[in-house]
Amino acid sequence: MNFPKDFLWGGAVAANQYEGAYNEDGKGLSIQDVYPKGLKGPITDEPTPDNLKLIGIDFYHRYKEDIAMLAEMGFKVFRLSIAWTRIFPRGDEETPNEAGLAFYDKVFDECKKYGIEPLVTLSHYETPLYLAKTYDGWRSRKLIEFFARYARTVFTRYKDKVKYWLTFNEINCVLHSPYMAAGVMTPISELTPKDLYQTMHNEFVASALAVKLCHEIIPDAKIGCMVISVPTYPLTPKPADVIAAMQANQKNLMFTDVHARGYYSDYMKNDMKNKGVVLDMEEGDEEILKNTVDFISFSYYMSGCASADPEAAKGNGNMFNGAMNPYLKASDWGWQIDPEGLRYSLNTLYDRYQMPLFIVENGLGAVDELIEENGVKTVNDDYRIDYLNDHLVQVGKAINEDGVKVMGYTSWGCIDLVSASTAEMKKRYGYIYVDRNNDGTGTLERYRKKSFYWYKEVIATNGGALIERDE
Ligand code: BGP
Repeated sequence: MNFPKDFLWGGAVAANQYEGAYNEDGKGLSIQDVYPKGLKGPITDEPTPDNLKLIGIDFYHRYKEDIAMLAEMGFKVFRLSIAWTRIFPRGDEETPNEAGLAFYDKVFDECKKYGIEPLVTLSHYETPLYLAKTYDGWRSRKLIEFFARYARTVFTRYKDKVKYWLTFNEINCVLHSPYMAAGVMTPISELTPKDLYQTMHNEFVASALAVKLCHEIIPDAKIGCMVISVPTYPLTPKPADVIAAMQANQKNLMFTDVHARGYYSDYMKNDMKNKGVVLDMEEGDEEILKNTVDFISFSYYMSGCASADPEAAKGNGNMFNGAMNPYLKASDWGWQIDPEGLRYSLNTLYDRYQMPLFIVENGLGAVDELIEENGVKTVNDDYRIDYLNDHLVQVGKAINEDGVKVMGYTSWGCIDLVSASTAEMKKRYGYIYVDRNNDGTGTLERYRKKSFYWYKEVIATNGGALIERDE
């Protein structure tokens, strides 16, 4: 498998899932610090000891050791996020918290030491709690101003250190999980379509504003949007199912449309009109949206199936519902595994926008067993190697056979961390095992899994070690 010479191989993490140190050096609380069980809720009054994210995997204190291990695998890029609450603890301050800024200086310097490019997400599911409580999160336009201040601050501070940026993680989740993706405290059951679309619009404007600021402050940087990609197939060739799939795909594509084209597509405007939604647009919003991204990034874990029959479309995993695909196996968490869906996603997005793409999340959440071999602790995670290999083979095909431009690939959770949807440690993605358990016990020691050596080889051979396997 041939990959471009400058292909950015690496892995991805998010501050709230791995940093820990939730209240150190002036950090304020984020919505995740009171969200101990993930999407299953509840939202607690205060941080509670059962919230694994408060300690995470303690990257905050172990970043040197961790980055050294990533470098050992040959990482060219490391996707991480900045915790907004380390920089602006409440979110609305005039001046930033110097200790927070200094922490990321150290992290980026450490990456630089090994020639690893940081790819930084500005907002990865962690709106400051104060803004969530005071303004109901991104339902309020006030957040645009606060976010712009935060973005300007970090662009200015890190302009010589960070050349790749992303705005909002999985921005299309805002309509499904408004607390996680936008800090909206009001339960989704009480939100009107107008509330949800307005929240989305406010994030769109903030995202485009961040693009504009990034281009002004760091002219040689590249900034992208980030969406969750769930390519949806018709459950059957019945034309009504094909239309159902088309509509499901539009619900996702509308997010990349706005970022890559700079305006709302007609089908999107009609959808809102049909729902009786009239957005509060301020003067200048349309102009700001014209600040389009330099590339499109996305997470890819699964595909979906759509059916015109509502009964058939129940029960898939992750955040989007859809019918189960009878041809695919699923992970232990019910996420259906579909490597070819990644090639399909790459082609769909590249055809539509002719813009470079970056796969910034992909991976298998699985239960790992730590064993001892010749006196060394490790995990024989062949299932993870197979999953990653098969997905990367499809990326290679998209590049070599279909002509898609792909900038890089950062697999999710390159070092074990707390999961986002279920807030547990047991669902592991990493090449590096972290000794921490769902009940909070564990030494936090790190161990190299079998996949660690496999990925090292894949990177060293620039994809040459990937194998096309029979399915
Ligand atoms: C994406 C999120 C990540 C991440 C990943 C895996 O939706 O951007 O933050 O965690 O999914 O999900 P989970 O951790 O729930 O397995």
